[in-house]
Amino acid sequence: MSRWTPKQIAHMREALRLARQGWGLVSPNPMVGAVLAKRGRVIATSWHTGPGQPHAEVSALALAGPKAKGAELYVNLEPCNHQGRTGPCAEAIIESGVAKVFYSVPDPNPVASGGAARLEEAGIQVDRGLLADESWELNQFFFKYSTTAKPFVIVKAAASLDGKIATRTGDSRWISSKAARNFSHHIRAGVDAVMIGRTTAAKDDPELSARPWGRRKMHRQPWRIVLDPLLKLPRDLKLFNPQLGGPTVVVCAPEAGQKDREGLRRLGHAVWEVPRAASGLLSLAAVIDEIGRAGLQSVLIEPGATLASSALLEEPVADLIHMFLAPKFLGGKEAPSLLGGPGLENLGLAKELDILKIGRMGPDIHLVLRPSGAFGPSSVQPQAPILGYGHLTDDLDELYGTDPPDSPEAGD
Ligand code: AOF
Ligand code: ZN
Repeated sequence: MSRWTPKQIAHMREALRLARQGWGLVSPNPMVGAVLAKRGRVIATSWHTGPGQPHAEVSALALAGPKAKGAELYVNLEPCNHQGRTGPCAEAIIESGVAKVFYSVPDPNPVASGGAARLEEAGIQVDRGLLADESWELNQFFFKYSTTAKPFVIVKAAASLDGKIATRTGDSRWISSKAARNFSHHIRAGVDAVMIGRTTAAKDDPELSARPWGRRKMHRQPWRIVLDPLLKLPRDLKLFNPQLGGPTVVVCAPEAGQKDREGLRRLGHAVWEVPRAASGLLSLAAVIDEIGRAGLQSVLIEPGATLASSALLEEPVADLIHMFLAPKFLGGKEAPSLLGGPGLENLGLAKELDILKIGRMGPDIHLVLRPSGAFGPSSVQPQAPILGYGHLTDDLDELYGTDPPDSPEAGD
């Protein structure tokens, strides 16, 4: 038996639904929604729309005005207690005369936390833990970064049923369906950075921008990160187009030439040096550390065969894997498979992955996988289950509208 009533659960569910509208808008802040209710009826709702904008609770209180007195507030994160870009929510709640606050999970940000204690001190009833599991999962990026200073790492990959990423002649566009590719743009829209390796950059010449379909306009683009040990990628690639806005980060090895580094910097790009791992490839763990140092809370890796092999086998860094399997066979001993690299010597070395979700994306099979030991809700709260990333897939039509079947699609 839940200790919450169906009505209370419904109010928090609505707060979470509202919070999800902040996907791609709020970083480095968390996604937060707020519902004010009185005698079981909703009197005002709001959500946090981005850094510098009012917090969800404060804007819901402003909408309710004097009606907030005696109301219940439902919010998926502990109200803050600090003067940041905006004022402390706890004080606004106290002033409004709200009688009771339900929040899902504590704020792990040491600067902002302490709101619940402040509310109780002022005589407001506080109830913790309503839909906590969903709320942990919703703000994974924020929670991982706040507690480890490292970004949440997502790997996205697509292959045929026999694990091929191209035919024997190299034909690879497209193996996965438009729906699966749309989903990638949705993930790109919500992460702080997108990363690829040098072969993918040279071969596909991608722009790496987030271009979700429909009504949502991107007001910022994820950082583009490309691994190029010796800085030999041609400078006329789309990635280096200064018109794209925001920097492209090129990650290189210690022996990369100074002239090449300076040339890239002159073009406005950033160059990061990292050591090589035992495999001889750039150390992914070091790249992930650098991404954290740059203040980025999440990164999507869209790997070719080499990067997939390092990120999933040799130097595992993924917290979550989105895998699309197109229901077709391509065959061919020489046709490239998902993972290049040397591969494992024996089965005992293979790491198990938890299957969080088996779904469909258009005609494709969509698997959501979690390597054991990766970051998850249980990393911050023991016993928290992992729910399967419903929030990343369930609301796409609500966020973007339905995708017209023949909408034009630009490159990659
Ligand atoms: C809340 N409600 O809606 C959000 C909260 O720079 P600021 O002032 O926007 O503060 C950002 C911090 O506030 C962020 O790191 C997180 O700890 C908290 N976010 N808190 O009570 C909200 N977005
Ligand atoms: Zn706040």
